[in-house]
Amino acid sequence: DLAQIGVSGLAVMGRNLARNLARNGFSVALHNRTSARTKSLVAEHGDEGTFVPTETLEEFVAALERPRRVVVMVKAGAPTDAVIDELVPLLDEGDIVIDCGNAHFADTRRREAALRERGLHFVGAGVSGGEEGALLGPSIMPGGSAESYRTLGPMFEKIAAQVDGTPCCVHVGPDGAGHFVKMVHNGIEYADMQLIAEAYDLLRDGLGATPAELARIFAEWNSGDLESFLIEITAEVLGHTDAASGSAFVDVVLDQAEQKGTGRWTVQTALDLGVPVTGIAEATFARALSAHPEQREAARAALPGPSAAVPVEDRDAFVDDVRKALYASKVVAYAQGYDQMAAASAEYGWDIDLGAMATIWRGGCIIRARFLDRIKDAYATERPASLLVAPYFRDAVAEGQEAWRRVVAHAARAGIPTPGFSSALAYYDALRAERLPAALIQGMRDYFGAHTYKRVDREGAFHTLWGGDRSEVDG
Ligand code: NBP
Repeated sequence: DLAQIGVSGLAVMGRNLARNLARNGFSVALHNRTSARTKSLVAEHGDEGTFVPTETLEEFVAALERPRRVVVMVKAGAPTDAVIDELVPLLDEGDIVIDCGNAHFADTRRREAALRERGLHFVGAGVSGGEEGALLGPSIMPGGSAESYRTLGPMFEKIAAQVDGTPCCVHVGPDGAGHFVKMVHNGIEYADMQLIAEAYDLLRDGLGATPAELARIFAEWNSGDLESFLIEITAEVLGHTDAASGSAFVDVVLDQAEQKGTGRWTVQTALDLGVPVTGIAEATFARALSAHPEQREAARAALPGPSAAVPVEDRDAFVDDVRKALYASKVVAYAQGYDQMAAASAEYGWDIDLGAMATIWRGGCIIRARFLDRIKDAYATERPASLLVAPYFRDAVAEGQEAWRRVVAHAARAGIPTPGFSSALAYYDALRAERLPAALIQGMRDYFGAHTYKRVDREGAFHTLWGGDRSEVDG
């Protein structure tokens, strides 16, 4: 019997995705460059479903029913191209190649166009949830043609996480739309983590709370609006004690954050699209800053902090302020990420259903959270100009803004770095400002570069003769 789907690339992710497919009743052809992985999968989990192990790509392709569905789950970049190049000559018109790796959406657009030329479907599918998600139900964000989704969609929807009976998988849009949305998801994940880290820092440094106390505070926050996977694991990490030293685990971990690159891609792409994703950018830069120990050491020795300690008068009130500031800053980060998806959707003609993106992030993925239901609602009727002005979020942020200001002011006075909280508040205030100092920037640009400016009181472009009599001429 021919297999319904194939998975090539059986490291942690591919292996678990293949097992998930088999556990859900699909017969799965298996392939890996080195066949040891294929063999161990069958040896260890062969009883979970129907696996068809193969050694060569030719054998693998021949083992699949048509149109063939071939999942490629190898290292992103050159390895993905290598596998596709080997695979394509073996396929027939109408076959579907699905890249479930973390590809850059521009690569996905290129690959999709190339395979379309040859009569093949190429689906770039974002898969979130790590190892465990892949096995137990990830959030899946497939791009590619609507036609490919008709045959692939039901399988992916079955293996995806389910929330309230709804699968965390939907056809995102053509070509690179799926990988784009996955990229923004990861960017938002960076912002979310940075904001949580700042809340921790404020309570630890600003209040002197112990990791054990903090674990309890985060656990409590997880029963309210902030309820999310990341807050839940924050409580777990803070509550963990290092066995070797007996210290709080968080105190024995080197404070230099690493990154694999999706945050950076999100920011780079946002710059190209002209969308301010300050939350994601600050989070990405904060990781970069942490990873420069020499510079930090020199600065620690040379640069003074506040001359006196800034006491917190009411501890409980401060904790609650930090919670509100965290929530408001998080709303800003999501609002910005949604703006980025909207901008890309318009730029590339993807027609992304933004509300549906919140729906498929409710389960399976790292940013899964209670408040995604609210985002889904915000897009249910018409698209708000910003998530910040959708009624629920407008009210939530308005309710928290005084607390937010107190926290950012306290952080500045106490010398606690809060790039996420502070920039989110600055974004909020800039967006709501009656007048922005952009007018002065336009004036300077006209002065040194004759770049012209528009006026508030009449149409047209104008230039002032700065070096002459300063009269105004048409630009
Ligand atoms: P890796 O990213 O570590 O890749 C290992 C796989 O790629 C192995 O199957 C390996 O074959 C294969 N491979 C390589 Br490397 N070069 C190859 C080549 N030139 N030709 C053929 N195969 C090649 O695996 P992973 O951690 O399972 O991740 C797979 C994808 O999923 C990546 O794109 C990753 O970014 C993405 N992703 C990972 C996670 C996660 O939590 N790990 C989450 C979400 C997405 P070999 O066995 O013969 O060496």
